[in-house]
Amino acid sequence: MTDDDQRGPSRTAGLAAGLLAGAVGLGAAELAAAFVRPQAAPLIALGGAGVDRTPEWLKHWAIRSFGTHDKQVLLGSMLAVAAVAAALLGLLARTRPRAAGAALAALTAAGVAAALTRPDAGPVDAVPVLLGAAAAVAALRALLPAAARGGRGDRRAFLLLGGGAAALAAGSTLLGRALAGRRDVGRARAATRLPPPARPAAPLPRGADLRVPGLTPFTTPNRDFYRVDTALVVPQVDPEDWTLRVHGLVDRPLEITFAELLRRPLVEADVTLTCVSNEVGGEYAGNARWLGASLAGVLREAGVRAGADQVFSRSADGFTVSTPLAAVLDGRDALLAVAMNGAPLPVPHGFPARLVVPGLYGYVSATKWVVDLKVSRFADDRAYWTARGWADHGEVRTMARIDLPRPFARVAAGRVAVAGVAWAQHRGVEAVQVRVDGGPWRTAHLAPVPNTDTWRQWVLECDLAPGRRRIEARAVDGTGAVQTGRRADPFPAGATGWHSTVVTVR
Ligand SMILES: Nc1nc2c(c(=O)[nH]1)N[C@H]1C(S)=C(S)[C@@H](COP(=O)(O)O)O[C@H]1N2
Ligand SMILES: [Mo]
Repeated sequence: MTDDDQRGPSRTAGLAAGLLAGAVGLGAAELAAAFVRPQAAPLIALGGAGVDRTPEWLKHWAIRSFGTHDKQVLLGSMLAVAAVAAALLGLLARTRPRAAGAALAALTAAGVAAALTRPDAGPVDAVPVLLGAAAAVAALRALLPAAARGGRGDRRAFLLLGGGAAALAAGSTLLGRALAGRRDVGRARAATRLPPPARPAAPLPRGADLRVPGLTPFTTPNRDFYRVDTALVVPQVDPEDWTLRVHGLVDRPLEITFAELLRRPLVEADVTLTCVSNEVGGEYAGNARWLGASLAGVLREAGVRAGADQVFSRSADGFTVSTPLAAVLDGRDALLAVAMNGAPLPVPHGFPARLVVPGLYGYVSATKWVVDLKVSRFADDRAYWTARGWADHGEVRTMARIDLPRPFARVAAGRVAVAGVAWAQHRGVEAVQVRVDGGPWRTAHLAPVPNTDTWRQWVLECDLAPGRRRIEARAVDGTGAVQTGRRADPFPAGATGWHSTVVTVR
């Protein structure tokens, strides 16, 4: 400890005291958030506020680079930043306590502001951040003087105190997590009894799954279904407390409980969901058999008034979606879904209820944890993503994806199975065409499908000569329109262009 300046604590001690005090503060806040709500924990509140303010290009880059792990990456980076900030505060507090106090006050103010401006926040949402800041100050006040005294005995005292602080931080964090875990609705989900559908889906046509090894299965198992949402903590909505409010431009506003929803005639439908952020060839698409009440039926019961052009839906965590009313009412299987592939909705996929509207990207159709439907006008209510410049009418673009052979695969010369899935929800896929090295387009074999709302498997045996080969695919939708080859980014209306794969043939 060469940098000891006689009276004050060493730099190392300052850094350590800052880190420990930060951990104590975050632990205390975590514990308090267990009683308030998880969204009020400092890093979750700041992270959520940050996500909402992140520019489109950065969000895209994050989704592209980290995929479904974007949330873990965000929280991990925030924890790292918090650790550095806490250590620096400790260092500053050692020589300039007033400056350190001012910096902590600024951080606290930012945390409180974030917590109070999260969707559905109340005044108590400020409590975890404030308690956390107070705990951090108390910890720093205890640790720094012990670190300042120097000498062997006092070093032991500092280590003891530090160990105590670390234990306190870990203990309160774990206790907070455990208490928050009591909100988990996993049990309520397991106890949910699904009624049989009033209108079951026909069994899948034979051969809907071509069973080509390595090809994306026709039905995506729930555990493999892509997940895209803005929720840093998965909303836990107890079906006992759940109600759906239907209001706005309607003659008879409704409030529906979960039990009432289950008593409605339920429809079963195979529908492929796609995210507008999906790049050409990307993985953000999945197909499931959904069970739910007719959304049009609910709206008709409420009595839609003239002049309305959208259904503005809201989730339990304040996310909003605007769905073109015409699409909901035109007879397609627009659902208030309660189940996915025979099981109650998995909690990350919207338990107890979500919207599913075939043909539209998820950001304008697939509200998870839905609690509120307002019949309104695009001119009056702007939703989360459309307010950020994404297209109002997010019709899914026609897309063929090559799953086999894998990119940069090495394959033996001769006949090679080229296979994938293609989608053009609600228009249907009429054909998939494949070409090699810019040669003539050849028509692939299509698997049968139950309806026009799902993706469709396709396969074509191609004769590949040795060398580097570039395989391209495109789809033709049910209206006869050929998928455009023009490359476009996902923003603002979905990516376009032909998917291609390069392989080495030996
Ligand atoms: N509450 C809520 N619902 C949401 C979202 C969200 O961020 N919050 N994201 C939407 C988007 S952009 C998509 S693509 C789908 C994804 O549904 P999944 O996660 O079940 O695949 O959910 C939609 N519903
Ligand atoms: Mo999405």
